[in-house]
Order: sequence, then C-alpha cells, then structure tokens
Amino acid sequence: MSDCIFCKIVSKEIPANLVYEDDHVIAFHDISPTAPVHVLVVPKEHIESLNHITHEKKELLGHIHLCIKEIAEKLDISESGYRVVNNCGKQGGQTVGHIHFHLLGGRQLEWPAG
Ligand code: IU
Repeated sequence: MSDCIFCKIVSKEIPANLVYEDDHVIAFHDISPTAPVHVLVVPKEHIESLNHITHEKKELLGHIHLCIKEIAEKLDISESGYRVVNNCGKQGGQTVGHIHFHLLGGRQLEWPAG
C-alpha cells in the first residue's frame, strides 16, 4: 500500500530501528515507546487489522508469535515477562492501519489496560 507508513518501513523507504527481519515479518522499536522494551512486530504483507485475517493467514499469525517469543529472548525480557498487544479498530486504539503486535516489557505492566 503506497500510503501506509508500515509498508514504507517494510520497503526501507522510511528508516526504523530494526530488531528482527525475515521473509514474512519485520520488527522494530516503537518510535514512541511506552515501556523500556516496546517493539512492533509487523507482517510484511499489508493486512489492515485482525478483522481482515482469514484462515489462509493462520500460519503467518503463528509465525509472528514465534518471532515475538524469539525477540523477547533476544531482548532479555523472557524471564521477567512481557505483554503482547494487538489493537484492532478505532475503539481498540488502532492508529496505524497495518496489523501489528506490540511487544512490551522491561517494567511491571499494569492491568486492566486503559
Ligand atoms: P497502534 O496499536 O496502531 O496504536 O500502534 C501504532 C504504534 O506505531 C504506536 O505505538 C506508534 O508509536 C508507532 N509508530 C511507530 O513506531 N512509527 C511510526 O512511524 C508511526 C507509529 I506513524
């Protein structure tokens, strides 16, 4: 998608602080972190939100979660714990229309979320 900021990060048109990349997924530090570790894990394919996930994407979603686990290990938050968040749609707090998963850690996270 030509006007999608995350597609531009995927294509390297816009720089980001990458922590992981493979053929299907890219992960980078959030530009406005809310925790000491705040990484966005993003499929390279443009999919708008969780609402747009179909059965054909089951493997991709599983792969993303394995990537998240590996990134958490790499950033040394596996033992202390972390949170994975997907904001979907307006009331879910989604501001970028390209599905992404927040990996948050490095401090005690509160619950329930606001
Ligand atoms: P949300 O779940 O759609 O609200 O999350 C979008 C995130 O993308 C948010 O935490 C932003 O700080 C982050 N972000 C970014 O890392 N780089 C950007 O260029 C833009 C947003 I625009």
